[in-house]
Amino acid sequence: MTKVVCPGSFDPVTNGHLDIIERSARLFDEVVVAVLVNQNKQGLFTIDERLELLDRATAHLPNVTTASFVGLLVDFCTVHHVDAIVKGLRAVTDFDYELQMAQMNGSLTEVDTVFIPTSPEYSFLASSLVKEVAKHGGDVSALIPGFVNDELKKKYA
Ligand code: COD
Repeated sequence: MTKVVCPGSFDPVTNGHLDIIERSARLFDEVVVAVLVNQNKQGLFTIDERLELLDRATAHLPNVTTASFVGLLVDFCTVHHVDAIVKGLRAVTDFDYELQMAQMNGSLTEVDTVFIPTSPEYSFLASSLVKEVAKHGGDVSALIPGFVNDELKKKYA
């Protein structure tokens, strides 16, 4: 049994995240989607709201669960007996930073990181851009699940 974690902020979950989560669920036995509780940065959605949106978005995937964590990702991996970290890669800029984090995490506990390349249709997609466009009334309905779009509209109403 291989158990992996897909960590992130997920503020909010996008179709790019879901693509990586769905592909992970096909590749591995068990997938935990873990939302970082960042005490230095208040997001648009609360942690509970992000988890609820993730639960709805992954309801069709029986081997996917959600969780939140505080502190180091490697500690979460140790406590939850996670075999590997899965990250999505969009571009070279992602790779530079993700490689650094993968090597730091590996040096802390020897946990490995697996990179999954973004699907071309999502390569430009980031939660931060979705929020910026939605805030100014732009249409992001093709980039996020419908119920996430509804919640986003309520936030910016
Ligand atoms: N296509 C493919 N992948 C995507 C896309 C897309 N369109 N959008 C996002 N992703 C991937 C990201 O590359 C990332 O792997 C994941 O989805 C989550 O993305 P975000 O933006 O929601 O989350 P981030 O990047 O803000 O999350 C950063 C972490 C929380 C993973 C990181 O900061 C962390 O591990 N923090 C815990 C503290 C820690 O252990 N620090 C030491 C690190 S060495």
